[in-house]
Amino acid sequence: MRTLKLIAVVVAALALSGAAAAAANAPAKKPASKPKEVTVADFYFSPEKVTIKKGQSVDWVWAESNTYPHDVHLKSGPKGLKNRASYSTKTTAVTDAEFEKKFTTPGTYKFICTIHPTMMHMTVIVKK
Ligand SMILES: [Cu+2]
Repeated sequence: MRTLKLIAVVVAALALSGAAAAAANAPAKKPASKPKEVTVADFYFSPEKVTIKKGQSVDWVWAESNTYPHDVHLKSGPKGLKNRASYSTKTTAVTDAEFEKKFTTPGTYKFICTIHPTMMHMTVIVKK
């Protein structure tokens, strides 16, 4: 009886490892489009307009040459957009910073740097 139980456990373990191996061999998912990179610099975003597909990300990268602090702040977005705060950085940074955000709601998004709002503004358009 004891031996039988042990065999059952070994068989179950083999079945599990087989399932894991099968999962590892599954074809890789089609990679999502690469994030669109936007430079955050003294005193501009570059480019000032990006168009992405739903599900794609924008990656804001602070320029090494910056000497002033900047942030990324959502000024306006599509109606009914949820979790608005997640579209803005929580702090400012001068350099060595990056902010990546995935967009899943189609529409037009306007961003500013809250410290330099008249100079630093940009638009993200998310297509369906
Ligand atoms: Cu700024």
